[in-house]
Amino acid sequence: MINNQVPGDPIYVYKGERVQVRVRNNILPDRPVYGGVGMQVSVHFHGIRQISSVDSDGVPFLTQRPLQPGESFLHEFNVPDQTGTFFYHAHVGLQEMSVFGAMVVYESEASDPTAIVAKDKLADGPFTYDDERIIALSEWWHTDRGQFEAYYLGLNFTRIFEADSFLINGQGIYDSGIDLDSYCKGYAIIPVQQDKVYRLRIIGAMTFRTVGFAIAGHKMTVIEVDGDYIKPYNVDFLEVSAGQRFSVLITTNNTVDDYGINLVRRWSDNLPSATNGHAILQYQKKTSELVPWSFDDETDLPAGTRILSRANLQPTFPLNDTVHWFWNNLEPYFGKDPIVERQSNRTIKLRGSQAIQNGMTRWYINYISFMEGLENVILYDVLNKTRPLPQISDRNPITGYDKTLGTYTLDHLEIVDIVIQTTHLEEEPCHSHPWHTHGHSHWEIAYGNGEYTEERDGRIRNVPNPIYKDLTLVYPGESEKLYASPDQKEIGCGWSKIRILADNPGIWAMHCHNSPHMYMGMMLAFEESPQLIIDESDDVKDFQYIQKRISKGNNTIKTYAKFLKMVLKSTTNAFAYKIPAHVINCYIERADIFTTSTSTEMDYLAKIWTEIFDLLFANQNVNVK
Ligand SMILES: [Cu+2]
Repeated sequence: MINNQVPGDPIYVYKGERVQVRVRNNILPDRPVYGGVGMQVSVHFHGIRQISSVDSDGVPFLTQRPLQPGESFLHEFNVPDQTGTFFYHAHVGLQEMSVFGAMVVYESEASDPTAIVAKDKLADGPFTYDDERIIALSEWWHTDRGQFEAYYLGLNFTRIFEADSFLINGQGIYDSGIDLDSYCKGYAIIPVQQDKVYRLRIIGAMTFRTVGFAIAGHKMTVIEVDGDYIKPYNVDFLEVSAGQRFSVLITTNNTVDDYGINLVRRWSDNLPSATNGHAILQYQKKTSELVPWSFDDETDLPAGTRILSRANLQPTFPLNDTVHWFWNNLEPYFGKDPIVERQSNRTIKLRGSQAIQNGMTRWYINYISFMEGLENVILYDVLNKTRPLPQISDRNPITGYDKTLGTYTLDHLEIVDIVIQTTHLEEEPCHSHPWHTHGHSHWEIAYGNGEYTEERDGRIRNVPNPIYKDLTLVYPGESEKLYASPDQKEIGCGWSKIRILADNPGIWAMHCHNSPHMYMGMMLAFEESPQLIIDESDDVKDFQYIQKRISKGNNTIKTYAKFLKMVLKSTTNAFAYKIPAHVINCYIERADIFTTSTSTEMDYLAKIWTEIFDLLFANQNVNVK
């Protein structure tokens, strides 16, 4: 738990703020350890790009040592260019089952419900609404976590067990047919007032399953996916995978009553879709007899009725799962990023597979299974310069895997297309896999069936308006035996192609967010321009940040200009870099010119940046080569 709660307290910050979070491992060392990763912990801020702060990304052995009981770690990072819904969660073993909490980045005070006068509307980006609610979805098993982890890695593994409960904001009723203890809080209640617009921030903090989410009697308008705005899109239900976040707007224009919120299993092969994951959207001042759950202390018996018996107030879901769901209908709010139209520098293929080795089941990416418990922290070796720099000649031309370093190396500012290939064994069904990228959001630009081949599929671009997100569910497609090579036991059954711009030097995990899969090896590390990873002053970080934003080339040129100006003005250290004052002033003036966003102006600003950068690093001995 975080601070004795599941979920932990939400973290609220404003865009542009510097965030400090100290994580302390207070797991009691006298607790018996049954196996797994034991008492260690580390915390990852999911979706936060950690620009120039890879050391705060919270991934054991990539960016830090896992914390032993009693140890603490200060995460410190900027949130310069993101607003929306994020979450933090443990990144050790299967701890994230209960070690997680919401993180919200507000654009400004105008979007912070605690900062405005009650009658005002909230405004965040292009949207206005009356209030907001966090809805975190998770799963819960009645198993000791250590035993659970040991089971996954051990000889007795047969399959991933279904969660005993699906929770909403950490609450639920395991079995609604039995009497409950007085400390059971019952279903989570989401209180609302009639005739308002609410932003629901829905967080997929599940460990394993992709779920359907719907609210009886309320349509949802999706406005945010993974911390980026999209053009409003209306849905009756959401398909939420582990690691995904959505913001939806709902209008509470129904009669005052209780409305069921249900979770169902999606992509669960032949399992029943119904779960025990429920919550209640409760219009306040309700006077009906429908008390969703309460406990009578005098009789020691449950009192009231449960909303779940009122079928007319339960949401419904489509019977069948649909490959790629609504993704092709979404559009980025501020238009398509020009990066998605460019040619990529290269394409690499990550082929996931499952196999049994020495009696133990593992997941592999390109036949390498990622295991926690490496000896050194890769980032520390990079900063200490005890690790060799990547050589292009060591890279596998198809997979991109660097056999010397054991990572996937990326060059600064290259555009890399990553094919995530899903496979299955003949006796197993094809699974879906929710893939998450650390340090970057990405664009899913294509998807398809069977086994991806460059000749046949390389030019496919079937996502019309790729959005910027940090999680892509690779759907189970159809199998194509034809494309499995003779020595391969597994059959390609679906792929997605995502694009990243390597604009954030660091050691970044990429993994399936189905945690048992990850724990059994479905993870890899990107080693991105390690010679540019800096462990230096904030000024240098700021400059790297500007460079990154300009090179990315999206539509917020005004922000760049403003930021550039601000940094130049505030950076008295610029003078330490021996840039003459009149040159600084000249740059400030030029930054002032930009008031609209055209590509010419962006090119111009990029040129200014290059000049500054050259000047800076010609005069200053920093860790940039
Ligand atoms: Cu997976």
